[in-house]
Amino acid sequence: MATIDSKVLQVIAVDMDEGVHSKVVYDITSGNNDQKFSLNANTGIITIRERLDYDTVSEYKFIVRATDSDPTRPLSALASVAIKVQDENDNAPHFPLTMYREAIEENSPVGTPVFMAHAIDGDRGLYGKLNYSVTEGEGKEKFRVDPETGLVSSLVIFDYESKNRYFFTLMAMDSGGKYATVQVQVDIESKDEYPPEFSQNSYHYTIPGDASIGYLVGSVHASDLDEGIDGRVVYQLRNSQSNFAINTTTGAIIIKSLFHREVSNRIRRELRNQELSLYVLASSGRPNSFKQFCCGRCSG
Ligand SMILES: [Ca+2]
Ligand SMILES: [Ca+2]
Ligand SMILES: [Ca+2]
Ligand SMILES: [Ca+2]
Repeated sequence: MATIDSKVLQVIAVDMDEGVHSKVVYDITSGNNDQKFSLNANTGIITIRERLDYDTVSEYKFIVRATDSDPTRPLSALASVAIKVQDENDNAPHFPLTMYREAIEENSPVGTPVFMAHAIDGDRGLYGKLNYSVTEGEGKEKFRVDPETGLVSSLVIFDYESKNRYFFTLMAMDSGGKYATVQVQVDIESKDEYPPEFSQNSYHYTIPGDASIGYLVGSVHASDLDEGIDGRVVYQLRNSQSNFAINTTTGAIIIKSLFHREVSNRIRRELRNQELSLYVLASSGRPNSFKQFCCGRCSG
């Protein structure tokens, strides 16, 4: 890195005259608008006035004039000067965030894109060209990153039920060896793979004749091999059976309202003679999730 006041070059003009007429003074006539350089009028030495940055301006061009000292008719000559600024790796890459939090659905095929990592390097040119790699972490073998684009994709098929979160470190290195790292968290998103299964095909309950509101008729139970929200079981009565209610999470069926006197007698008669069927639906409660029905039979 060239320092301020260091000499860049010296311009020399030769004058064939003798004496005062051969004394040459120099100045810059154009091209030094931002005053990055100064020219010593007597020696012709050009020095740096301010820090030069390849990444801002990579080349300067200006015109230097040499004038002799004839007091009446000075003669002058022009020369063009080009100064190229050498590139330096003066900027380390950095990631614009402290951590990536991303997600991929379980069962997605190998090679599924997860996200695009992007680090910033203030250098233009080669020293700003970045190379991405996955360096460490439990997810190191499970994800790859495209060295040039930073696109992270999967190397395996994930199973939410086995493990639902992975961490790894991503590195961006410039061609001068300066680098930045960032932590990546990838959550495996659940998919509904299994329907709920009832512990029995049908449940049979007996209700005593004097059963009142809140009477626990019985409980149904279903289990689901999915973990997480797709493994949750939500119970519903399929028919609008206004006299019964089911607890959506426990599957407990209770009497919600007493039967109307006439209906009551009829249902009680029915219950004495035959069975009353209730259909229970189990699902995770998510839109389009797997559903399963079972039948609860009540007799008096
Ligand atoms: Ca750099
Ligand atoms: Ca699974
Ligand atoms: Ca699942
Ligand atoms: Ca399920």
